[in-house]
Amino acid sequence: MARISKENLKDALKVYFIMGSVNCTIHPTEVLRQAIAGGITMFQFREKGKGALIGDEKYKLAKELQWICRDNQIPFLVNDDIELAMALDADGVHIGQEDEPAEYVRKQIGDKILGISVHSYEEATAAIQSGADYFGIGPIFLTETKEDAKPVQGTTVIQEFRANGITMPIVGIGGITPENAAIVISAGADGVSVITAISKAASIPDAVIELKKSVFSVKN
Ligand code: TZP
Repeated sequence: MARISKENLKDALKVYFIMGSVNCTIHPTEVLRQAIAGGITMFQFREKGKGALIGDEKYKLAKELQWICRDNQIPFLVNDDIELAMALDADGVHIGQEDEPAEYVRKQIGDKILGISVHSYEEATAAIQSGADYFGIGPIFLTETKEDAKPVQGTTVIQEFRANGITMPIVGIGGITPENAAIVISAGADGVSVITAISKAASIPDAVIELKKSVFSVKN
């Protein structure tokens, strides 16, 4: 399989839903089904935080979520856990700066999608060298979801990257809602990645529909 093209990936990143069991108030499979009904474009399984599943339970949930994605032609990525991604034959993985070195991960996963969280120009150039397919940049806004999140950085880093000619697909993350998603796209991101504003929405499909409207209201 060839590496995914930049253009296809930019489309897939538009409304990128990230979730694990700890982010849900109803069963994660139901949350994912409703998010897909609303129109998410990509999904990442991120089973992290207090009370997160491990071992067989984690594998079983990942498999269930992957099947729902497959049935609906939604790319399914795994956060951090390369072994799980390979065991499931996931579509890709997302890693942070504290995870396995990106070059090693690229070798392990072959042509699967590789997303890397970056916070500076130096990290971005290193990630490009290592074979990243897209960057996750954040936290853009205040978030309560990631306890060890870096300070809120707004959209400055995204704007700087674009001003310096970085053409890598970019997705913003952290505190993104239907109300502020357009700001992230206007700054130069291709899409938004969202946990709480979808997983804990009063109406999950409506939240996704509103996020999509906000993302597509900006023509870059
Ligand atoms: N990385 C930076 S902020 C964040 C991650 C995983 C959490 C985003 O969650 P939310 O609920 O969309 O703010």
